[in-house]
Amino acid sequence: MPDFTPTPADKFTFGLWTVGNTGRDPFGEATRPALKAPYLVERLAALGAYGVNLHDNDLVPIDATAAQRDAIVREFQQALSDHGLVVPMATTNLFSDPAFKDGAFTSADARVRAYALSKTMHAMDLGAELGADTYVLWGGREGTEVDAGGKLLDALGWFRDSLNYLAEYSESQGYGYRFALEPKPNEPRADIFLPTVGSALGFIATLDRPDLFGLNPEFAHETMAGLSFPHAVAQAIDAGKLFHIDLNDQKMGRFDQDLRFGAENPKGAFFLVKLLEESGYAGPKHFDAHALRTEDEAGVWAFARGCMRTYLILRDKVQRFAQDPEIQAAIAAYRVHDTELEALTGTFTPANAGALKAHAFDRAALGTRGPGLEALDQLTMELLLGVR
Ligand code: GLT
Ligand code: MN
Ligand code: MN
Repeated sequence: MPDFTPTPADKFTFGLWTVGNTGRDPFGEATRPALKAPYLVERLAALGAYGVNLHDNDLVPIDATAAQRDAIVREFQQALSDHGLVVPMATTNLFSDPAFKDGAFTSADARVRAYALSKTMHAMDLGAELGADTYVLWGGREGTEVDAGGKLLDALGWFRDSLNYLAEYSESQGYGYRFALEPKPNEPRADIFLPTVGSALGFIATLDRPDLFGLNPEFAHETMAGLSFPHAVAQAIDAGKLFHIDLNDQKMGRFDQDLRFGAENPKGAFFLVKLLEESGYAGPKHFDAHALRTEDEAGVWAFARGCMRTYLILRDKVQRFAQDPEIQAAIAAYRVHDTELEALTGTFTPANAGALKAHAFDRAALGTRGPGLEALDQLTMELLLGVR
């Protein structure tokens, strides 16, 4: 039996804001003290993580002087090198400060939009200094509660202009960032722009440099929208746009819970891990989640360890699934091949189309065939429940 202990080769990462979460929520104060970034680095490294991600202000307070910033960054870099962790991804906090209460890149106030761009360029400088090559853009405040301001089309235009600007900045600085848009349907705004993976994919196609933009989908966010996360991730992979991923869990229809990976829906997590592993996704597996508000610091490390262990256990299950003769036979039986028809449907030619239109289909037989999905799914459940 493998012991499911993570190593840096597994490429597990955590945001400073995740293990650093103090348990504050809209109804209650912090339930555990804030932990310093170098200490988080030390503890994550001891657990076998690969890296840490950060918002600018997770590390450097928004009102720090240049000298304070440099001292904080030096201390953090020392911790990274002492403990062998990397910073693969960086992002900007464009949601906490009251200046961003009605949006950042999509604010109706041109001064706020300009400040958002300036703050993001500074944060990109910080990320590049720490070695990040992925830049996440989560538009938490990019949205509305009321549409009386009439800015829907303007907001999309402002958003597009800002992303185009930041891409040019990255290229002109030689940073070479790949930008990953992170969709979310709501919270903290009532309606957030680009609410789903599909919306973000559509928007990317309208940018000046679509090649530089992809997705950072989050398990909880598609789930909040009532959508299937594995389906959304498959669409991102199919488009060549899975630049990064936020793993966690979530009960459907609730507030953004950011639960420990696999805690709520282990079957969905299994199909997600299967998709990531079998599609060859090679980027970091980032746990954007936090310990329950009930927990003390020991609970935080149990949470972090649990996220990684669950991923590794599910990865092992994926291998068992691929090697299980009964499961593989059921899948083979599910997929029906027809050489003659596949030749006609593979490529359009007038002759193929004519032959296809003339073909006599046994519609009744197609409708009566049982695909065996009940049996296949039960085999999957038994594998997940540990009896095969
Ligand atoms: C915030 C949000 C996350 C985003 C982070 C990046 S911050 O916690 O809920 O989903 O990934 O800005
Ligand atoms: Mn979330
Ligand atoms: Mn996230």
